[in-house]
Amino acid sequence: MALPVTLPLIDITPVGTSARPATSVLIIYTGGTVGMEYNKRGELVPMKFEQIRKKMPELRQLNMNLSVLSLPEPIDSSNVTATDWLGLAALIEAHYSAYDGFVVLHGTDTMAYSAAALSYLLENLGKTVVFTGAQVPVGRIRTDARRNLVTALDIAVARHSKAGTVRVPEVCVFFNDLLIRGNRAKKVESEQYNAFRSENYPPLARAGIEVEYNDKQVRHLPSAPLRVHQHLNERVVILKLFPGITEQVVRAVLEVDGLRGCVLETYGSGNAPTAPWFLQCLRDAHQRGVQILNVSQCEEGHVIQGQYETSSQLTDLGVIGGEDITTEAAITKLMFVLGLGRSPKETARLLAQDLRGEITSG
Ligand code: ASN
Repeated sequence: MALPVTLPLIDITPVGTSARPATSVLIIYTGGTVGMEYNKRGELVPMKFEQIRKKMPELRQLNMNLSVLSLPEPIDSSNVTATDWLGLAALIEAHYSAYDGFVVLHGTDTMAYSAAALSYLLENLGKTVVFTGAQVPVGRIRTDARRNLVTALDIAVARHSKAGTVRVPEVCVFFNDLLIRGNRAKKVESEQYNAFRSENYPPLARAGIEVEYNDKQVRHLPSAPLRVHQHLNERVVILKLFPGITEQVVRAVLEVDGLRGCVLETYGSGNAPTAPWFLQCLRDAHQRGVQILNVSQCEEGHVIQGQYETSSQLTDLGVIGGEDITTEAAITKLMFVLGLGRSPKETARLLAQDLRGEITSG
């Protein structure tokens, strides 16, 4: 998708309200199953936003002003790119002051990557950006699109009752009944409705009859103004270890021309082979300036370099412990931090640091 900041706005005017509603949300429709239909070959393909608008007349019954920015060509999220994330961040920046909150309708396959990327790009976010979508298209009788979208809209404008301040100033994912921090989300289901989980951080809210917020887990409102970053470095790779991996494979990956960063998916609490050839590959890569971030293949738990002999040497080789970060948040963090263009030392320091709540540090 190409994301021009000047996409035409579609307004959804509320019915039956004489006074102008007090709140407003910008929906950015990128595609995904939520708006898909079957083509002649029986494959699901993304449709225009009009499809969702027609199938969800209730959007006009909400007591809020809704505007929609729809990509000219909505996509299956398997096609999303880092350029699209920069485009999404720029769109939010361009419309930031005009809306109380933002909902990004997105395919579920890469939603966790996109939400994590946006969490880094939107520094000092003081409004709510909710990613949501569906497992079943909006036109199907058992669709989850309605519930997900309507609740996401509610969350996007949620305020603390007394102070009136923004309740969730974060990039987050709402799906099924959970509101999860965007850079903690992981797609765990392709067949059930509860597609996302956050293993290492509690949900920010749970939606039952009411939305119950877990205010203590939500990030504080920033005191500085929004700062939108404009660079991501795509010269990165994910290298997943497995018993039997060969030197040839590890070398081929780490010696990719121009590579700047690698998420190394290790075992357990961050353990890796101690074979001399393996350690030499890491040493060589580090000396060529490749930043290596150690992330566990376990969904729950923490990287602790030095707990076992099999992870002790990694620290000496300059490998950075990724704590309890997800692979999705780690690869996008690498892209973001490398995109800042800092010195190797400063880059390593930022990679080890908690930037947007993506790791539990300390
Ligand atoms: N393939 C779809 C997508 O990510 C899956 C979905 O949205 N449920 O765009």
